[in-house]
Amino acid sequence: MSIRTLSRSLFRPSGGIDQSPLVENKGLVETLERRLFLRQGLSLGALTLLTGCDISNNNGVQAMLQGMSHWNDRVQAWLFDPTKLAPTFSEAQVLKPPRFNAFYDIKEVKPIDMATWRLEVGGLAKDKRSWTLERINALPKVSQITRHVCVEGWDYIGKWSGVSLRRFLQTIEADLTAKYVAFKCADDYSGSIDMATALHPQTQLTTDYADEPIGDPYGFPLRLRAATKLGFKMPKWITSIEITNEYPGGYWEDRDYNWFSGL
Ligand SMILES: Nc1nc2c(c(=O)[nH]1)N[C@H]1C(S)=C(S)[C@@H](COP(=O)(O)O)O[C@H]1N2
Ligand SMILES: [Mo]
Repeated sequence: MSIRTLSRSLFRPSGGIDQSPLVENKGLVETLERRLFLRQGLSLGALTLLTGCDISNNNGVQAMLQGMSHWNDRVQAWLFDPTKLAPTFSEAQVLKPPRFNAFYDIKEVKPIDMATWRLEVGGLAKDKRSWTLERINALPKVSQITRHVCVEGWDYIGKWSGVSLRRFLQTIEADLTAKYVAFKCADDYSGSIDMATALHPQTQLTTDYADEPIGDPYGFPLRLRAATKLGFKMPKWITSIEITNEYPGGYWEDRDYNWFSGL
């Protein structure tokens, strides 16, 4: 939904209730509208009816929307089928080079210094030794040709190769019953995914794009690829991976994007 349609629907007259708190919580509102398959935008009147709460001030609206978003995380986690594969495509459909996105412009990308880069391991894993790219590349390689979907409303088909995240977690003897796998990045980005998605067959620690080492703008030397998630759930330029039961959030997740964000 475009911002214009959204703000129009938010301001739709609805029993004379001031809709401005919804505009201040635009990220949450958009997620809820998409997830609830709402054809018309959410209005405070509709939310009041849905929840039975009096939400006439911004704090009340925010708490209620966040509650709905977290409830929505639980529903998505419950609906997630760990064996269902995302659609795959042919080599001829692969976009070269891929499309760049980050919370800043491609000109601001700072390539990683491979003399010092290591992948650090933290949290609930027995083997916490850090990894060089050489050691990662020595693990068995898997490939996928799948669709990358950004929450901004664009997508492309790409070919990503690397080590299966499940395989990597087994190698470091991670606690596979933990709730979250969290990532830190060389830029100010971070992210986290649920363990079920981390163990999904199409979730990988990616080193290559279109059979070449992945380019600097797209996460060299290591990025996450999860074919069942929106693009923002896949950190690039990863520097650390942590297995944890404490909710880690992430760059966009802390800015009100829905945490689970499955496709
Ligand atoms: N470190 C880092 N990872 C990131 C981002 C970012 O800004 N920094 N942006 C995310 C978003 S919103 C998208 S859509 C994808 C884009 O990946 P691509 O440039 O390979 O298409 O990277 C994700 N991972
Ligand atoms: Mo994105």
